Amino acid sequence: MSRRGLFIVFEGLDRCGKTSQCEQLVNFLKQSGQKAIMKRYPDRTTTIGQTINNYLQGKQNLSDQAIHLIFSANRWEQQEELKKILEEGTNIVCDRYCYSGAVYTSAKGYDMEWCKNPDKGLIKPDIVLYLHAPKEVISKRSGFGGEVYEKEEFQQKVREAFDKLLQNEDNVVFIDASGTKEEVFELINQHIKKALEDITSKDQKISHLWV
Ligand code: DGP
Ligand code: NA
Ligand code: NA
Repeated sequence: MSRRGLFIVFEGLDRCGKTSQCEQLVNFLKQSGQKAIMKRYPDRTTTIGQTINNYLQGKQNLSDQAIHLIFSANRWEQQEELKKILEEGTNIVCDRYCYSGAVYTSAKGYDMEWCKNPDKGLIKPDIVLYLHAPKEVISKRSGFGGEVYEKEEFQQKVREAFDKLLQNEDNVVFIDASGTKEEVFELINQHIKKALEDITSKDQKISHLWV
């Protein structure tokens, strides 16, 4: 029987290895005969995304509140498209989503509920893989780029906010990302296998977030 696609989200700090794990998972799903695409947020290719890109590169100054809503709008602008992709049976592997949205702004000192508000109603991921590694492990990896959030002290606040938010969500698994790429992928794959079995045997309605 045909099923809708699985909406898989990766979250974690800058340099935790998310992007390469996303790519590997998309390739793996395709090799095993499934339809799969990769998405990432922020999506810098849209008009809204260009504003985000300028902000992240320090070329455009925006208030914390304004950029928060702009990141959220960047997710909202593609919801219909994501829904169609899932309904036609394609799996979506997404590098960051609303959890980064809430966490990066709350790490600036804003109330978590306020931060979650604009993303309420977005399509809820079937599974969120939170890649998690000790500070020392991440520090050993290649250096930060020059974007506005890529500072050690801010990243520590982001880490605390991620830990706190994600431990209370019912669709999140914590993945120990301190091993090699292959070891981390193996952990991820076990959860994906189970999620694929679950969605075949269960109600396939798309759920929505935080409502
Ligand atoms: P990336 O392209 O994955 O490196 O993400 C760019 C940066 O933006 C990264 O430091 C994480 C941050 N970020 C991602 N999504 C959001 C969001 O919704 N809100 C805020 N404030 N920051 C975000
Ligand atoms: Na980054
Ligand atoms: Na984003």
